[in-house]
Amino acid sequence: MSENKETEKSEDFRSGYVAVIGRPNVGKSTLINALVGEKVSITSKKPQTTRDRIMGVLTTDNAQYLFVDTPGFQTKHSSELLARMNQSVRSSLSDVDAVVMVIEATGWRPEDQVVLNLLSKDAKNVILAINKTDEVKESEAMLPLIKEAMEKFPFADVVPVSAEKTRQLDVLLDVIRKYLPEGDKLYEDDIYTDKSPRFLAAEIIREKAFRLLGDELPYGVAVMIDKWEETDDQARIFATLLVNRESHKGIVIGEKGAKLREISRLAREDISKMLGKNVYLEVWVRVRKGWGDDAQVLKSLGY
Ligand SMILES: Nc1nc2c(ncn2[C@@H]2O[C@H](COP(=O)(O)OP(=O)(O)OP(=O)(O)O)[C@@H](O)[C@H]2O)c(=O)[nH]1
Ligand SMILES: [Mg+2]
Repeated sequence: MSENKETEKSEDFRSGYVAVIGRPNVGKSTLINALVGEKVSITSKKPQTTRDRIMGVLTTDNAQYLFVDTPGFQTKHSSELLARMNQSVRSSLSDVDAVVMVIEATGWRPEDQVVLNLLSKDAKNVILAINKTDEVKESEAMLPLIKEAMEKFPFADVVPVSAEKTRQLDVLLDVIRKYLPEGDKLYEDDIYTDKSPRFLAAEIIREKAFRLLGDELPYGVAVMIDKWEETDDQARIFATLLVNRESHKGIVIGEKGAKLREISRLAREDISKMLGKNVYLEVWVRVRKGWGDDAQVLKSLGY
C-alpha cells in the first residue's frame, strides 16, 4: 500500500524547461529571480540588461522548473552583440516545454508583436504573464488588455503578476506546471542556476555599472574575471571592466575614482552574499575599442 503511494507520488512529479521571453525591460529577469527565490539574473531600469541565456532552477514538492531567462528581443539597433542576443532568444525557444511571454500591464506595444512573431503560429503551451500589475490602479483595466492579447495569439493561459511585489507568482507556477511533462528532477534540490559563481560575479559587477552609469554608456561595458582565488573563508577576485572608448574610461572611474569605487563596493557586497564569505574585489578599467562588434572578444566574454 505504502509502496503504491510512493509510485503515485513520483509519477506526479513534473519537470521541464520554460523559456521566458519578451521585449527589453518588461521584467523577465526580475520575474525569474522572484520565482526562483535567488538572484540568478541581473536587473536594471535600462533595457538590454540581460545578454545571455541564463537558467534559474526552482524545485518544489511536485515540480522542477528550469526557467531560461533571455535577452529582451529587439530590432531597433544593431551590432554583433545584439545579433547574438537575439539569436540566443530564438534558440532558447526550441526544445522547451512551455514559454512564458512577458508584457507590461500598462498596455500592448508594437515591440511585443515583434516578440510574438518569433513564435510559430501553432506554438503550444505559451503563457502570457502580464507583469507590473502594481503600476496600474484598477484590476479591471486588465480585461481589455487580455482581450487584445488573445486576439493576437491563442495563449494557453494568461496570468497577471507583479514580479517586484511577488504578486500572483504561486498562480503562475501552478499554471506553468500544467504544461510540464511528468519526469524526474534534472538538478539537485539546492542547485538554482546553471551558471558558475565566476560568471555570476562578472554579471553582478556589470549590474552595478549598468545601474550607476548614465544612459548610453552601459551598453559599451563588459566584464571579465581575470583571477579568482578562493579559500574556505575568503575569495580574492580580480576583474576588468571593458569599455568601448577612451572617453568612457574616465566616466567609469569617476572623480578621484569615486564611481569605480562605488561600483566595486556594491558588487563586493553582493558577491560576498552569494558566496557566503568575505570578498576582496579589485576592478580595473580597460579600453577595448569596438568590443561589441569583435567576434573574438565576444567569444571570450561568453556571448
Ligand atoms: N513596478 C514594477 N517594476 C518592475 C516589476 N518587475 C520588474 N520591474 C522593473 O522593471 C525594470 C526591468 O526589469 P528587468 O527584470 O531587468 O527586465 P528584463 O525584461 O529582464 O530586461 P532586459 O534583460 O533588459 O530585457 C527594473 O527596473 C525592475 O525593477 C514589477 O512587477 N513592477
Ligand atoms: Mg533581463
